[in-house]
Amino acid sequence: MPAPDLAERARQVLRANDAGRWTKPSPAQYPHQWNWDSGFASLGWAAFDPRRAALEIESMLGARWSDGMVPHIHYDRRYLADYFPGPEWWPGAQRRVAMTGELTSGISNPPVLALAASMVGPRLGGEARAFYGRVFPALRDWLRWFRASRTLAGSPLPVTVHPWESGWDNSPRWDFLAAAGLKPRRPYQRLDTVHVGATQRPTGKDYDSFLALAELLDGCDYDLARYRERSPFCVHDVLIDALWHRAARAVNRIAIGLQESPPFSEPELEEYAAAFQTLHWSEMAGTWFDVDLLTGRQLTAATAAGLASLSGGLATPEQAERAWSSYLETTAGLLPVPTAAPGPAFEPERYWRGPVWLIVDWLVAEGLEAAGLPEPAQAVRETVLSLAAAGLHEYFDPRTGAPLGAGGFSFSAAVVLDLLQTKGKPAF
Ligand code: 2M8
Repeated sequence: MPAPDLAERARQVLRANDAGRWTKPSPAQYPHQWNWDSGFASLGWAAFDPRRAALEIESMLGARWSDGMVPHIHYDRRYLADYFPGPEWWPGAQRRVAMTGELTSGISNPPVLALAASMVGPRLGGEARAFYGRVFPALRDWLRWFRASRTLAGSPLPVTVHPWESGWDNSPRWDFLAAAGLKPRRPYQRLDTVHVGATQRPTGKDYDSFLALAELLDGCDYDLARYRERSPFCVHDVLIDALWHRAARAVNRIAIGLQESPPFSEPELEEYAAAFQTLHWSEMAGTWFDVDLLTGRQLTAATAAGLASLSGGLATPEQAERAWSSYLETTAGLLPVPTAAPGPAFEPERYWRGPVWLIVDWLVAEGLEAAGLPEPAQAVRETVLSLAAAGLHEYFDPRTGAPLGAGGFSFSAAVVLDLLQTKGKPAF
């Protein structure tokens, strides 16, 4: 499909999903504002309406908690009946919002939003400084929150407490959770299989675990130490950890442009980077893995999370080369980059268990480029554009490229728009 036609289709998706101050991820399936979705959506808006992109970021930050946390869902009161689970599953969250009346979930998301802010700013021309001035304090406080409220003694890396927080809900990365056999106390009725077939969605067992963890977190009043004592799910998520580093560097650049002192010192970032490598890198496998805090062991499911973590800008060229070529080998014959590699856990049509997600490809391409591998980065970007031509869906079958999941998907449209235009320079 010619680039101008694809760009126009992508713009139409964002316009159709525009809820005013934020963008719904998809018209029916996800009617609220999601944190990392808004980060990606802002990159798409930035390509043709930079002020709207800025609003996307600011509206998400408007849902922050008083301790700085930026939640993964910012509920839209108009659509509460259309999505499950609603804010009633996170009652403690509603007491913690910085702005009375906002409704949120009780967990966070990969900090793409901070990185996006540094990419949107340059598109705003003379309005960039004012935009950065408005978003800087909330972005800084959110990244500090990861360090203040989500670390345990002995490591500077944040702890992830829920598969929804990772954004990779039912990925084989989190299959160990099933063994705990969690069930929520309250009965519930899912709505996610109304618009998308159940074979493409998480299982009933997955939902039992997701909801039981939400109850557990709320019951612990979102206190990490208390939650850790009771929960089977406490991990160092390789992608969140990597993106925190990239986000912190982006926020430091924003601070410098505003003539403020950078909130994250060089020694702090270096210590963080060293901890990331020590904890997540596997010399044997040649990639980065998540770590289960309960056992202290790496979770070695063969997924694209390690490759996506290249986007944190922490890899040496040799590591990036190894991680890329070994994943290519294990996923030979499939379109790049399947979210999980063939094996017992691989399900090419089910959500985060194999399909290609354009946002993951975008992150992988960013990371390959940052690590000095522009050719594979370009190949991944071309895959994004050719898959998108088949429909701007939520995800794609890695065997055939068939579009799957919800249609008219905002973050898929957004990364396409970003790739079709010349990149903005970071921060000022
Ligand atoms: C999916 O997650 C939500 C729960 O947060 C759901 O399944 O209802 C994930 O793909 C997540 O990464 C994404 O941010 C969200 C909205 O697109 O949907």
